[in-house]
Amino acid sequence: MKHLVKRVAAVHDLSGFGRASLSVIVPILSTMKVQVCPLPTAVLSTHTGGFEGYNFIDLTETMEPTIEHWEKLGINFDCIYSGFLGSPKQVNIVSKCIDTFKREDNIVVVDPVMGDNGKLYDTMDDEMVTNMRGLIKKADIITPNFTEVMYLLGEDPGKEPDPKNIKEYLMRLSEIGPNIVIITSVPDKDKRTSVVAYDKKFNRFWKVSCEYIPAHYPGTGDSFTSVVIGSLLQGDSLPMALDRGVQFISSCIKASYGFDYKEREGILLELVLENLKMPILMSSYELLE
Ligand code: PXL
Repeated sequence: MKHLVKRVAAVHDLSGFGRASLSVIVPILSTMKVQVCPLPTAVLSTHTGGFEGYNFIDLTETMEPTIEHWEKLGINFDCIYSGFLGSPKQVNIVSKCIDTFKREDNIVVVDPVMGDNGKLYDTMDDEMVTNMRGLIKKADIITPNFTEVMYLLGEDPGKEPDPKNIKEYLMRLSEIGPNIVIITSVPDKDKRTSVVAYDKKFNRFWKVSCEYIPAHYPGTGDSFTSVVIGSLLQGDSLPMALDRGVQFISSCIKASYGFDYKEREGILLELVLENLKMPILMSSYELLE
């Protein structure tokens, strides 16, 4: 499979306001010279993280005909990337999408978007958690945050993250299926925060840490995973892709935190997007001890 530019099927919602999901995935991957083909799961007026009374249109019924049309056209993808799903039933549809488009030479990335800060998002429930546990079996790479890790492993999601258990969590998740497990927003020493990863095939644990800023912007997980995917599709190694993701999100947070506006509006991506065109001058990844 050789495309003029790399191509990603992006199975996510479109939230009109708040800089999450497709609203950040499309500009980030396009800037990284990757074509995004959205397979929308839902259309919302805003994301669900901090807005009351949002409008939510579930697109479950429209997804299979899109997959079938793409298949009929003989379209193929370098990556299948799923995120926020609009209903537990959609997990089966994503699974069908993977069965249809998975090849030897492409990657399946599942971001099991379900919750954050110890809680499920408004629209998520136990059925979604159970189904998501099944879906990650088919992924090459998963990118949960700490709360999602706890839900996926059936651990107490309200538990304070303990960095000492992190290698165990990484290995337990990879035993379910994915070769690469990336966990975001893991607290680190000296008031830092980090992204940690396990590459089962090479039996390597990686860590990239950055300064912790006490702010929480919805949608940063979508931005992070998009940069990692863009970087891997450009041929970077896993630790380099993690590094680019962390550096980009750190710059976005720094560009945003200095301004007085509501965190629910998301990171000021537009101010930092061009950074994605610059090479990484100093990488800071390390092997996780
Ligand atoms: O960024 C994850 C996300 C995606 N889509 C919707 C969300 C969220 C997180 O809150 O609400 C609709």
